[in-house]
Amino acid sequence: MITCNPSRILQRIEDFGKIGQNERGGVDRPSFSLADVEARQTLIQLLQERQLQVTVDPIGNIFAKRKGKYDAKPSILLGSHIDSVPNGGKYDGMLGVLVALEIIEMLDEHQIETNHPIELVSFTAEEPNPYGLSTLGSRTLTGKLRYEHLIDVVGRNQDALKDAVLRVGGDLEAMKEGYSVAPGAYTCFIELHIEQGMRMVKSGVPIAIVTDIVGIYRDHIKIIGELNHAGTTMMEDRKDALVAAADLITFIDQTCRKNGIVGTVGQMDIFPNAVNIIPGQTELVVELRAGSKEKIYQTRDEIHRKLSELKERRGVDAVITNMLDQDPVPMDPDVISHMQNVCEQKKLSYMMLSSFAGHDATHLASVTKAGMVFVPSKDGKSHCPEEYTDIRDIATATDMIFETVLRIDQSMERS
Ligand code: HGY
Ligand code: MN
Ligand code: MN
Repeated sequence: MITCNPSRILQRIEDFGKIGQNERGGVDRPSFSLADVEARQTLIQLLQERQLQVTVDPIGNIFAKRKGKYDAKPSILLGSHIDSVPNGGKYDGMLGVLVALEIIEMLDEHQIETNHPIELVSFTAEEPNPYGLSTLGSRTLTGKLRYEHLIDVVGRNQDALKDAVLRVGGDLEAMKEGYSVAPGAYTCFIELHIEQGMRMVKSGVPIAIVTDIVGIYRDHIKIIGELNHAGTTMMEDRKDALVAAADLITFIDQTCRKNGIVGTVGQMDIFPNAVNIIPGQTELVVELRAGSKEKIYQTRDEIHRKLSELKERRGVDAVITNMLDQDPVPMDPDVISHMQNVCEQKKLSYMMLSSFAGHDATHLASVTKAGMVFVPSKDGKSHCPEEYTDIRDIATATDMIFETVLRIDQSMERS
């Protein structure tokens, strides 16, 4: 039976983990940063050394194609993302790209000629970023984001997206006449990812086959109060934008718990953020996630009603701008059953899991058969320096995906 090379995978996890590493041991590698450029160059060099056909598309997605016997067949696409959250871990996204590379190396080392081309992809900006456009690369590839959505975007860091994309080898102007892949462009897409939660750890199961990816909804909310002196303004005369935001955030937490969904306010700006000035303005992003769109909309509507009540009671104004309204997406049943068959044939214990994390696979599912495999995250930790997955679990999943790819190569035509 063909198995992967765990020490090679581990070495690469460590090597890439050093690109953008901060003094706390976390990874700071946001898309378009110097660290991202370095990681991209390192990856491209590795891919070119394998004599793969390496290309960078207009939004900066990196592709590396291994020829198949019938090269006109649509590729079996494998990959994930290499950008990180601030002070992130070494595994989120990166692991999926390195395992895709490992699978290509396994095919090479065993001189296996597949029917379909096997293609690695590293998507641009999967994580939330200053441009407010997460899963930027996969949404652009699948036509959900087009030139007109992107060309004038400037980040919160005042960096124009078109300049940032040029820095990583893309070019928005090249997609002016349209850029996206059509359904059927790939045979399937498979993404290995860390679970980023406790369910696998609690079950003691090394592999999870993802059934679906939750819907994600994000609203940007600006609360406008009244700047004033913190000493001379009596409490009854205040229009405090931060206190109103605090009421809203507490309400969001309570309502998500009541409705059985997850909700977070992870980003907030206070203006002017001075100890002796009553906050005149706050800007926050509320994010809701659930397998049911109805639950998301029900919670959103309750939050919007609460905001209206707060405007009355606290004399503030508010502006709501929707940033993301992403449906829950099922993974492909054929890909899932291939994965299940491999696990059963190899007597691997596995579980079926819904993903509460967002992934590029959500968007690839709109143009091809998409599937995901999770490996456990130690203590369920992710998006932090403590993020860790045991290499034995990674090796088990890599071998399982390798077998799945061979099965799909033998049996599946374009999706
Ligand atoms: O936010 C997420 O779910 C993913 O980590 N980008
Ligand atoms: Mn992430
Ligand atoms: Mn990720």
